[in-house]
Amino acid sequence: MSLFRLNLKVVNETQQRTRFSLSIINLSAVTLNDWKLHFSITRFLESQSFTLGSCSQVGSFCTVTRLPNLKPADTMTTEFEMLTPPLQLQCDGILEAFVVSSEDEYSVEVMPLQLMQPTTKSPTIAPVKAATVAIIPKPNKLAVKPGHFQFSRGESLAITTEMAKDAALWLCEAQQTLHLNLSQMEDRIHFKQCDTLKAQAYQLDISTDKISIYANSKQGFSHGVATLLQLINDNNSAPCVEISDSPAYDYRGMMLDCARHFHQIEQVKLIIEQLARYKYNHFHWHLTDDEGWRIEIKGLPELTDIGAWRAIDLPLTAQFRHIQSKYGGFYTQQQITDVVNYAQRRGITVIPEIDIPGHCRAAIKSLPQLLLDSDDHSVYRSVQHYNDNVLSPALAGTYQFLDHVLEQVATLFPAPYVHIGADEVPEGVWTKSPRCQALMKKHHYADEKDLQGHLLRYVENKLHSLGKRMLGWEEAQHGGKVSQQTVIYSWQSEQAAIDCARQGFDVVLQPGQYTYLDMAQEFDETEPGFYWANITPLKHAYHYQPLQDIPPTDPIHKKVWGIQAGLWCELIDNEQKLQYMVHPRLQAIAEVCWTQADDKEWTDFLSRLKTDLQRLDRRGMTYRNPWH
Ligand code: TNX
Repeated sequence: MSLFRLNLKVVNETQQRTRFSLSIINLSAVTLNDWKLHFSITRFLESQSFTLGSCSQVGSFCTVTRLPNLKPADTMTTEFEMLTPPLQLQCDGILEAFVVSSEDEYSVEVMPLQLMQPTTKSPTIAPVKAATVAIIPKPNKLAVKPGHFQFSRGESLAITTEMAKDAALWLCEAQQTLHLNLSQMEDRIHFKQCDTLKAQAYQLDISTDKISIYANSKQGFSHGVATLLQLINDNNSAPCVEISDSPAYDYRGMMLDCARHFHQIEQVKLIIEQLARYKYNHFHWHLTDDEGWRIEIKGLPELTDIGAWRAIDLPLTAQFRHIQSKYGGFYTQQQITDVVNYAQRRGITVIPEIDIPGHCRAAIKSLPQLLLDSDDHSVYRSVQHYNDNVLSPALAGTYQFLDHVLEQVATLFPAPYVHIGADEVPEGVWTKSPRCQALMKKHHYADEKDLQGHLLRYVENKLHSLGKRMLGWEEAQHGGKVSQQTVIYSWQSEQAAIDCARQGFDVVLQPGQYTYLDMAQEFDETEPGFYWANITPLKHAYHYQPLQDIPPTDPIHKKVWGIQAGLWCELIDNEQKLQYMVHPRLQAIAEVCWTQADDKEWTDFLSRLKTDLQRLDRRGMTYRNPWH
């Protein structure tokens, strides 16, 4: 039990501004002398508005000093303000807190934020009957026939093509109670190559005495097994069906942020497994950000010795959660190879993201000798409240660093792409750096966006020389210097993708309004998540219709590779929270990615989902139950 308790309460709010009262109660027997309050919050506080104490903030980490002594049983209260429209969720408040006095350090119990107008309504979803044949995403063509195929223990799978091997092994691994094994002989279950099928397509025929999976690629077989796994029921039998299936979009992805909080390798693999089960085919791995560098780079050990760890007394200060102790982690190159191979066996391509030039605080703090422009007096504040997180395009060290990192990334990840981020470079950056200004002058650049373009063009060429194509967030084409070989991932809106596609770029759609799994799932103050794009209930995510207002004959449809879901992890520091945000919206978006728009139907999806959630229960997984 904590000996100190913190209450945060909204005391006044307008459309632009919110005023809070923060109190801390001393339940201990000691008097706090010369003490500091540390806490984390994702919002930016107006430090000059504190009525008591003086507050400084680095990212989400706040420190309040110059506080009066606090005797046992006493309460201290300070007020402060924030520029924000009215807050809606408790997780907008303080996440964690602790106090440090001249004598000792104490944990603080943080009570839920008291909002002005809390919402508790949870629109109910009509009850549905669980479907017996429940495949997500819904297949193109499905005919259910009478009868069942009954698996026997130790049944063998006949694979007549190497292409099918990994998929067949997956089936064996996933159905362990059946002790399935591989064989080359004619058996009851077989995998056969079919030349006439499209790359990602598959066919699945189940009759009472035979199961056949046909495909023309590794991925196709993987999708066939994903469907079969959803058909095998508790009695180890599967209904007789004829399925002929292929995706609406070639690219179906999910991005996972492993920088804000660190996710163990097993958790990353489980996400990849889930992606395969819902027939996604890309895993976008966000490996670096302001709050952590998570990939081992040989020859630059500082990146993970320093950049992978946060604590109040380290170069990277505490952020978000676990603020009272040292927190972090990174993936060794061997672990990364292991993940890449695992994904490959599931038919999934892993795309690494090294976010530059913004979101680079962890790298800069780790390698100041290469990356810090000490004469840069520019004043800026990034979206996540940092004033020191952007690489300088005018330092030789920046290019050395990028060459070194990209060469290793290119070798580690066999995918023909590398994502370079490029999002959220703050306004004001590089303006007061003599080196940057000289570089701009030399090239006759009009503004700082040109400088960003200058750096990204270098990176694009470097990647090209390594045999890789560059991917970036929508800001990657700012400054107009990268080629149209760059693929743009739009996130702030779908419109950004449309505009880029019109300019000739290939695009992936990841609009925050529909596909961001870090957005809260319901209009209820206790729901975890952000809502800058909007609160995103399951139904809303399900009804995303890409490029809905653009006529089907418009050539820009051809520029759309596909759709991606994304999970940013500022608020997510454990497996349960992660799975709660992912499921069941990942299932809904899978259907947006795979199923033809005319074939989607909400109630039908729900009845399949109901069965699917029972499958998650059996596997001990967490999800948000839309019926509760
Ligand atoms: C925007 S999406 C970001 C991330 C944040 C996210 C939170 C994008 C390219 N940048 O840095 O984590 O919002 O929702």
